Amino acid sequence: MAIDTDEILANASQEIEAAQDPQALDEMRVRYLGRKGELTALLRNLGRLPADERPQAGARINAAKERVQSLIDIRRGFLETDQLQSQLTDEVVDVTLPGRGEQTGSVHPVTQALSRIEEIFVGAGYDVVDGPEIEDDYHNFQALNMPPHHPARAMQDTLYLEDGMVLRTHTSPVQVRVMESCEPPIRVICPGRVYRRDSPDPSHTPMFHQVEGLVVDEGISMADLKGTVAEFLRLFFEQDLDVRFRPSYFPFTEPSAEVDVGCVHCGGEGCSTCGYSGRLEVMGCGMVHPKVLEMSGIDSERYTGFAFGFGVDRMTMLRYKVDDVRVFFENDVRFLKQFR
Ligand code: 2U9
Repeated sequence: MAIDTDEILANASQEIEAAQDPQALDEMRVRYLGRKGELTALLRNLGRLPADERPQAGARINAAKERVQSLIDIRRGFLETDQLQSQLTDEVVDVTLPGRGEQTGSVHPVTQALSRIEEIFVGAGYDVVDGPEIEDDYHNFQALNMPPHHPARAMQDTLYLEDGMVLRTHTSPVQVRVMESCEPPIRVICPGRVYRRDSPDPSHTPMFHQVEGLVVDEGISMADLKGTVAEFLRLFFEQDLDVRFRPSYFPFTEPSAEVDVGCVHCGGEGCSTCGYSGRLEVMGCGMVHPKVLEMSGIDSERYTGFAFGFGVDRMTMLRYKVDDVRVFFENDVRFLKQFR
């Protein structure tokens, strides 16, 4: 049997030269040098040669194997250099390019509105107070004249926790805590998150923001309430609004009122914001029920008080002409950027 390594070497050298990536070179190595490779097969067949020819043939086959290995190594080195070179060209950094600049964030519109509200009330001598978002039944309901089974509880779609605590349905419990721990005169606003079991729609989200206010002192009257609320609304909307008080009912205030203003968009002409009524309901208010004062340890013979409450998200929608409250919770920067 003739041992012809020349032809194998010629083919191998041609194929290795044509290899374009390291995987192709691996295949070459398997094809020529692997366990079932062409040169390995020749070695395995050495035994069939006459004994005196074997040493020389063996040496030729081994030399051919070394040659193939070195051709593969050289080609691999070349391909790696080539790849590095194109990487260097592709990923070149142009150090003369101008920088990208910093993306500046902005204050969320609801936070901006809340800051305005706080500024207005702090300017009028109010303290800003917060309290727990997880409340006990007493502070969220009972102390506000809503004993167990009171029908007004059903209106609030409360989210109850397993231990009987509730996610507060309003910030009123904060005012209850203020009355429990402070002597009048009391002048506070209580902003914060509140929770109700509502399905999201253009005007509802299960969490929203409220501001409630409470003033308790000797001689506080409905006139103080009306003046305070009307002045606040004019300052907040920066408009000379037509403010009206419409009788209403809340368990914690007596008398109670809903506050309507002439539509801040159309001025009363009628538009989609006011449902073509020309008026907007913006908040509720009333004189604190004497029972509520007494329950928190305040002498209702000596002191009277007023309270009010509104949704900050709704106020923000009205101020910035936003028609769907849910966009405040999506935090799409394209929306938020408009309020810089
Ligand atoms: C105490 C006593 C009285 C707070 C009040 C309202 C009227 C009211 C709603 C408006 C829209 C809440 O966001 S809303 O759903 N609020 O109408 N809130 S009087 O009265 C209090 C609070 C605390 C101790």
